[in-house]
Amino acid sequence: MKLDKATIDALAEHLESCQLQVRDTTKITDDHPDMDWADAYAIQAAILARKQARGLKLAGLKAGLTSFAKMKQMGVNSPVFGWMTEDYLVPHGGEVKTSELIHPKVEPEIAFVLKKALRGPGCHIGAVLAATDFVLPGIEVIDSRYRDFKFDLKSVIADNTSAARFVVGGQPMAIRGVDLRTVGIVMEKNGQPVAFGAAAAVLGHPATAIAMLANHLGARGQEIPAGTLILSGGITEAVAVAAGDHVTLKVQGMGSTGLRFI
Ligand code: OOG
Ligand code: MG
Repeated sequence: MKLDKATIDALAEHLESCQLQVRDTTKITDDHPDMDWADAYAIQAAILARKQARGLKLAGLKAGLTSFAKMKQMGVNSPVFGWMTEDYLVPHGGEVKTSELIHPKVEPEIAFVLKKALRGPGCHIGAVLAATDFVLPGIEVIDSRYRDFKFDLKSVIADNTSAARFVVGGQPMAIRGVDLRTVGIVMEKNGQPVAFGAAAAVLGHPATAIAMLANHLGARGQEIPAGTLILSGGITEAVAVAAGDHVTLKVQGMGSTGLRFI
């Protein structure tokens, strides 16, 4: 770690204030070019601690920048991990107030729900598939606190990987006998298809993203508890949305979920 605790807490407060006051900021590595990966995840953890101190519960975990489309869109080259608290959860078919967000975008994702805990190091696709209860469609609403969504990896990790809202729903699907790689998705905005793909776009197999999350947490002495919901990362580039838009994600064999922006 390169930053002291006071600096980490101050940066956490700064980034959370931007989120709560709906204003953007320059990326934090501009002012702290020597910060390291541990600092970035410590800032992210300090933001979660602030929310939990106010009584908010954890609603799920996420992997991001897990597809080449997303890495290319954001100009970075490795996955990142974050969390969602209960206030990020939008009910299936529910509304998102754009007045609470800076510049939201939506991403089509496969959500995993575990029946058994996963602990790295050494976690692999096989362990993830054995521990998965079911998968279902998920739309993540990302809203980077950085101006124009311009960031480097350390800055976006500190900003909890741009997490803002999410919806899951549709038809939960058990994965036994299913090849998740060839599961097709279509995301529609206002009835028009705006993104298409197959789940293999996420690291060759979306379960890889869950294994990487387990290994990331394992390196910190943490596990993914049984029952956890995890977003495995955008399959395509993220699509900008505005008030008045409605978005639907259809996933082969899993029905659809959606939400509206007001
Ligand atoms: C970072 C978060 C990316 C995903 O699914 O790839 C992410 C960003 O692009 O702002 O959640
Ligand atoms: Mg995402």
